[in-house]
Amino acid sequence: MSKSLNTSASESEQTVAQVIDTIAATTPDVRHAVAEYRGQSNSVNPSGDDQLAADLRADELFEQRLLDIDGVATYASEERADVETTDGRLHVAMDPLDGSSNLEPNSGMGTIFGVYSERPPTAGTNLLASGFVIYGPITSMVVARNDQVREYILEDGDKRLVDDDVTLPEEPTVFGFGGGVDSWTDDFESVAEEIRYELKLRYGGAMVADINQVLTYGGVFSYPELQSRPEGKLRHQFEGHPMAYIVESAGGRSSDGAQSLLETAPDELHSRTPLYLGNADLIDRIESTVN
Ligand code: AHM
Ligand code: MG
Repeated sequence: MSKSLNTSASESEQTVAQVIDTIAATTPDVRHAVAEYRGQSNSVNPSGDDQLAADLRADELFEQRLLDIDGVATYASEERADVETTDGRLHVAMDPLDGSSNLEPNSGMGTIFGVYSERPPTAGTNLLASGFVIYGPITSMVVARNDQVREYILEDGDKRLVDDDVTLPEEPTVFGFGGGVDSWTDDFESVAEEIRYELKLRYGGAMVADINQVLTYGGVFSYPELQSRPEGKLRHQFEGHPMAYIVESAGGRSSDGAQSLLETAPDELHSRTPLYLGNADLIDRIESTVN
C-alpha cells in the first residue's frame, strides 16, 4: 500500500473510532431526552411516521456532535429529509431513536448507526463500521468493525468492554417477526408457521432489542415483505444495513428475501426494505421460501 493510501486508511480508522466514542458519549443526553421529551412533536418524518419530541431531540444531539468531528463529511438520519454536509471523508447514517413507539409503555429503545465510505444513499458494501445502543435497564452498545463484533456497557457515556467477540450461538433459540400474521404473504406465513414450532417467540417492538436477543441466544429477526407493503417497514440505510453488517460480522446471514442486504443499495435515502437476519440456516430456509 502506498504511503498516502496508508495515511488515509489510518485517518478513516481514527474517524470511525471518534464516531463510536461520540455516540457513546451522547447516550446520557439521549436517555435524558427520552425522559424529558415524551410527547408528540406534531410532525412526521420522511417515511411518514409520526415523530415524537424525543426522536427530534436525539436527532439534533447526534447531528451536532457528529458533524463536529473533522473526518465526518455528512450526517443522514431517519428523522430528516436531506443529508447534512460539511467537510470530511466519512458518512454517518442513523436511526437516532429506534423503537420510539415503546416510549409510552416504557419498553426498550435504542440508537442505530452506520459509518459509510460513500455518501448515502449507498450500498451496504460501503460500510466501514456499524452499531447500536440499547437504552434498557442498563445502557449497552454493540459495534461491528473489521469483521469483529464487540459489546460494551456504557457508564456516563464511557465504554467498558464486556465481550470482544460476539458470535451468534450455533443452536438458534428465539424468533421475532414483525407485521402480524394477517399482513404476511402466504409464503412467509408458511415458513413462519414452521419456525413458530421450533423456536421461542421474542418480539419487543424495538429492533435493537430484538436483534440483541438473536445475537445472545441465536435465532432470527424479520420484518418481512407485507401483502399491502412489499417494501416492508424498516429503513434500508438507517436500520437494515447497519444491522445486517453486525449480524454478518457475528457469523450470521442477512437477506432482503433474495440476497445479502449488504449487496444491495436503497433506491432513495429513506427507502424501506424487507429484512431477514439471523443464523444462516434459518435465513437460507426463509429465503428459499419467499424468493
Ligand atoms: P422506529 O424507527 O420509528 O421506531 O420504527 C422501527 C421499529 C423497529 O425497531 C421495530 O422492529 C419495528 O419498528 C416495530 O414495528 P411494529 O410496531 O410494527 O411491530
Ligand atoms: Mg427505527
